[in-house]
Amino acid sequence: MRNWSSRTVPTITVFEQSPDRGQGLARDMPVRWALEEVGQPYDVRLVSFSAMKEATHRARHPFGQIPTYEEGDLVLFESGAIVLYIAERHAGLLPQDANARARAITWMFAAIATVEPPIVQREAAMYLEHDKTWYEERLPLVEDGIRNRLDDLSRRLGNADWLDNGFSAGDLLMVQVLRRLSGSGILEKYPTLAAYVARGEARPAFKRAFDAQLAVFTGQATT
Ligand code: GTB
Repeated sequence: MRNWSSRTVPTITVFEQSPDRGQGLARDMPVRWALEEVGQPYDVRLVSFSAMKEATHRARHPFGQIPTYEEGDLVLFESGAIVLYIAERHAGLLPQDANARARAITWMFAAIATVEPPIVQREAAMYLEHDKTWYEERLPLVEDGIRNRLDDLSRRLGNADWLDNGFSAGDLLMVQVLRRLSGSGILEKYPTLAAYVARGEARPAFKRAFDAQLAVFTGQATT
C-alpha cells in the first residue's frame, strides 16, 4: 500500500449542474464514495456540459464525460476503473486474501456489466422513447430484465449484509447501481436488496460523498 498522505491530492471532474439535482446518481458519486471510504482527500473540478465536449476535457476523457480522475501525471476515466484504482492502492475496499480480492473485483464487474445495463436501458427508454409508439410495450420488457437480475442478486445476497463477507468495492458499486432504481417502485419489491442499499447509504463515507455532491448542486460546495 502506498502512503497517500505524501501523494498528490487527486482531482476529479463532476457536473457543474447535475441533472439529478444532487441525488447522487451521477457517476462521480461512486468515485467520491470510494475516496471517502479510504480517507483520501480530493479536489473537484466542475465542468459544464459544453466544457465536457471541448478539447481540454476530451484530453482527459475521450468520450467527453464525467467523472475523470487526475493524480500527478496520471489521468483516468471510467468510474469503475477509477474505483478499482483507488481500491487497489489503499486499504479498506478490497480484501487482502487473493481469492477474496478477486471475488470482490468480480462483483465490481457484475455491478457494472450485468446488473446496471437493464437499469440504464429503463432510464433511456423513459427519457428518450416515452413518445414512441412502442414505448408501452417495451417498458415492461425492460423492467422484466431488471427483475431477472434482482431475483438472482437477492437470492445470492440472502440475509447477508454484503455480497462476500465484509463491505468491499463490489458492494460500493452494486449499491450505487441499485440506487438508480430509486423511485421506480422496483427495488421495494426486494426487501433484502432495499435493506442492502440502505446499509450502504448509512455508511458515514457514503453520507460525506453524498453531501459533497449535493453541495455542488445547491451552490454550497467549498471546492
Ligand atoms: N461508463 C462511464 C463511467 O462509468 O464513468 C459513463 C460515464 C457517464 O455516463 N457520464 C455521464 C456524462 O458525463 C454522467 S453520469 N454524461 C454527459 C454526456 O455524456 O454528455 C450518468 C448520469 C447522468 C445523469 C444522471 N441523473 O441525472 O440521474 C444519472 C447518471
